[in-house]
Amino acid sequence: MEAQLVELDLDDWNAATPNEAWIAALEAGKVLYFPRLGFKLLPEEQALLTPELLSPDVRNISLDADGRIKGVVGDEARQQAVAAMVGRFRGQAQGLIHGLLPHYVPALRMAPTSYRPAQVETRVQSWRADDRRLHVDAFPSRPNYGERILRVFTNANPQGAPRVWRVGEPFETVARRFLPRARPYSRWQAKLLRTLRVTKSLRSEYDHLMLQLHDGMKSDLDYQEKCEQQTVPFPAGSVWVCFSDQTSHAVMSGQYMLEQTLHLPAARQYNPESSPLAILSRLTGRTLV
Ligand code: AKG
Repeated sequence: MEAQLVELDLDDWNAATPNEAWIAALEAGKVLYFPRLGFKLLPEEQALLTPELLSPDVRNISLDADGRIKGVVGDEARQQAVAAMVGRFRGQAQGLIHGLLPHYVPALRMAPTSYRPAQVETRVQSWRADDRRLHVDAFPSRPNYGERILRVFTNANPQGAPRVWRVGEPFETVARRFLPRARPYSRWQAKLLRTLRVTKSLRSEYDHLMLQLHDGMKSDLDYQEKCEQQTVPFPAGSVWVCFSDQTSHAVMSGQYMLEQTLHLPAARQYNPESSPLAILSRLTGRTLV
């Protein structure tokens, strides 16, 4: 299998510069891996590495665009301390993306920043929500019409435990395998889902097909086991970046990860033809949004 990881030697969040080969690799669905680029905790932040911070009703802590922190139990001082730590990570992740991918900058839309202090191995979830199964990201309630999902991850584990991922085959290979099994798109069903407020806007054919790929992959245990894949232990103190709507990925173990999502219109990529929207449009021969 062709390597799905590209290693970069950067050790400063604000020193990234654009490089044609890395950008092409990222836009081809590979993971950019920065082994020397950790998120360094301040001494007072060490106490925030505990799953006890998590409200019982949530999976992740998140910091929204207005700086509000959600999902943290505890007093105001604790809320502010977590917001400051997650905000610091957000600033560093943005600096990295801006340096690496300057052409994206005017078109990027920031999503909330998330902090995941829970242990992956012990989570109990339905098969559809279970990120321990290989998948590409697609969200049932939030159609995105082909907008890209770019993510910066860091492993902040204080005991040095790696965050272990599996990275699967390239997007087009996944699509060629699962598209023939996909249920056909139904516009009236999409309208019904909208009316019932299951979706926040009308689900496009693109969004429908992405969900079909997501569910097709996760529900096929034989595929999960036998498809071409690489196990990648991301060490504590490392960073990795990928388009998670394109990279087939699963998380197998780990605890204490921070993640920043940035959205980008596919048309604003360096090479829009490499996007899932372009690939699915080409494979189906249809306009999907
Ligand atoms: C996802 O957010 O899509 C994941 O698969 C989670 C990755 C992780 O928790 O490391």
